[in-house]
This record gives sequence, C-alpha cells and structure tokens, in this order.
Amino acid sequence: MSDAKPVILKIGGSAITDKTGELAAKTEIINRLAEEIKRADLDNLIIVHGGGSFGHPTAAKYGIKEGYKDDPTQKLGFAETHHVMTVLNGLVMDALIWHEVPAISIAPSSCFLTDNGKIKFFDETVLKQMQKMMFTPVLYGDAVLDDKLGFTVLSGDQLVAYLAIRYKAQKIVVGVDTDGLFDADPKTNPNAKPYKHLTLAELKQIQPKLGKATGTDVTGGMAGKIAELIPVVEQGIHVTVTGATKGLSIYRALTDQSVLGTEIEK
Ligand code: IP8
Repeated sequence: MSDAKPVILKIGGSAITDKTGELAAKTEIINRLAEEIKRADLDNLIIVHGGGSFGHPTAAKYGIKEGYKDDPTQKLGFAETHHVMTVLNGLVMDALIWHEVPAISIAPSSCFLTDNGKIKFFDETVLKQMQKMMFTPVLYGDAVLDDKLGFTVLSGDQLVAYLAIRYKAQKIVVGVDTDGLFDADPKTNPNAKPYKHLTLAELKQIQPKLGKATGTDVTGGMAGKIAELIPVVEQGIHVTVTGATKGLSIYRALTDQSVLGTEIEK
C-alpha cells in the first residue's frame, strides 16, 4: 500500500505521435518511454498522455472543444474523438504492460465532468484504490461532457495540473518533443535559446510567447499547456520540462537526475 505523494508524468502527444499526420503513432518512442518508466521503478506514479495526431484532428473536425451546437454529426464526432484517444492509449498501455509496468487505464470521459472547459467533478474512488495498491494509473486528454457546453476537450495538461494540486504531487515531469522550453521554436529557428531554469515570475512573463504547436492542436500548443501549469508552480510543485523523444531524459527526470531541459520552480 502507498500513501506517498505522487510523481506525475505528462507525455506530450507531440512526442508520441507525428502531429503533421493523422493517427500516426511513434511506436518506437512509446516503447522506449515504457522501458524508461519501468527502469525508474516509482511506487506512486501517475501517467497522463496527450492527444497528438489522434485526438486533435478529430476534435478539430467536429468542433468538439467549442461544445455541442445541436448538430447530430458532432455527437458521432465526440464518440470518435474519445475512441481515437482510446486507440492511442491502447498503444501506450501495450508498451507499458509489455515492459511489466502494472499500468491501468482510466478514461477521463468516464470520471470527469467540466463546466465551461474547467474540471468541475472527478470521481476519484477508483484512482485512489489503484494508488493504494500501487498500480500505475494512466489517463489521457479526452473528449468529456461539460455542464455548460454539452461537451468539450479536456487537455492532458489540465488533468496534470488538477491531479498535481489535488494530490499534492512531489513533482511533475513533462516530456515534450524538444529539450525543454525555448525562446523561439527550436525546430524552425537554429538560434532558439533554451531556458534552463525558470522562476514562477519568469514563467508568467514568457508563457504568452511560447507559441503554437506544429499540426492541429485544439488545446493551445505550448502556450496553452504552460498556462495550465502556472497554478501548479504557484503551489510550490517543481516542474521539469524535458525531451521525451531522446533516450534517458524521462528516466533521469523521474529519478531526480539532471536533464537537458527546463526546471521550473516558485
Ligand atoms: O494533447 C487533448 O489532449 P492534449 C486530447 O493533452 C484531445 O491537449 C481529445 C484532443
């Protein structure tokens, strides 16, 4: 049984899928991450992954984030968005279980409700029981029902922030497709400079300039993702943003070793 504060790992959709395609998973990276997670061997880890080229294009096609507009095709779009997320989640679960991580998937659409896009209700009963028994819960950005909008998209980043604050996380590790946060997009600008360390005040200053994602992203790219983390850093929770696409960064970050990336603290 474990009552230890959890470590929360967010695996960005951009790291485990090709966001310029549709339904394009990077299975080699998913497998390597599973190996690193196994090697880190944490008792109280919660994993949350993003949507990448699975959830985002489908959600965008049907306007799921903006809510239900009395258009019956949107209902099928909602079902499809949730379904493609379960397909990506299945690939992540396959890899974790293959590497002998006792991981169990939790579908956010079945236990979270939002109100105008913000989490309003969470039935934590099953997650808490999993933690007590030292399973590794795995959640993901999902299409969820919303009190005001009918439905919407709940990002993995909002889930991470919510769970981190609710369970007073030890720390958060965010795995992305770059080596941390940069002052420009390092994929298109060779002069982009990395931020190695950011205080809360500095994070607030740079957040609006962090820019959009490559490909379709209904939850706001890097700027939107980091905005979700500001309240977490305000609570004194340490955040490491590092590359999930390069070997060992996630293992090293999970086991408190130095990594190429950005350390964020209050
Ligand atoms: O990639 C979004 O999750 P995110 C999930 O963490 C969907 O923003 C359904 C687009």
